[in-house]
Amino acid sequence: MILESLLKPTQHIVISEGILGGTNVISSQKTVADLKNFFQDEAERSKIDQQKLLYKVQAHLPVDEGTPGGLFFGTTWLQPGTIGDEYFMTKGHFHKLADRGEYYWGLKGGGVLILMDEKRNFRGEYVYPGSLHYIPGFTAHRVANTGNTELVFGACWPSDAGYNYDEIARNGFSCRLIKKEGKAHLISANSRNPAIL
Ligand code: S6P
Ligand code: ZN
Repeated sequence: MILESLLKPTQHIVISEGILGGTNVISSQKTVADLKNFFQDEAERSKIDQQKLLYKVQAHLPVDEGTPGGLFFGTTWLQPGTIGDEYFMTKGHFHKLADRGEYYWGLKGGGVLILMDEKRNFRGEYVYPGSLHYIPGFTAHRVANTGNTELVFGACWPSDAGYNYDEIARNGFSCRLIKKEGKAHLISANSRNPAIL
């Protein structure tokens, strides 16, 4: 039968929501406890319910982590809120193979993609439904939710990129996204002077 080679895809996606289904899809989540020492106001973070969900991630991993030449594809659901005056955010990371790039795109809600190169120069890009972000290699990336609703974004990255969370755990980002008079400001981590955005 000539139609035998026409197969149903192994994966599917609820395109507007980013929800993934099919084989080799993994899920993980991060709570307030998992981001100990990531926010400027650690005292405030420690007072919040430690089991409170900050974000969850789904990812389709069609090959083993570390395999050269493959791609991974994921969605992140980041809750709205602040700790002190700092917006809820992902941990952020460089890649273990530092030159590996990544795409992010906005699906729902609003926020900011915070980028920092290896010289600790930082910049931010607004994230909104339809925004598309190319994250070059050697660039740490983190997303903060500046809205009142869940922020949903997609990602696609090389299967050998891996994660380097240590650098951020040790030295943090050189900037923070804070809420001041109801608006988002990306400021140098060492100053309280609003910079760009
Ligand atoms: C993976 C990609 C995303 C993040 C996710 C959570 O390279 O960048 O799937 O893993 O947004 O962020 P983080 O910094 O906690 O891994
Ligand atoms: Zn990444």
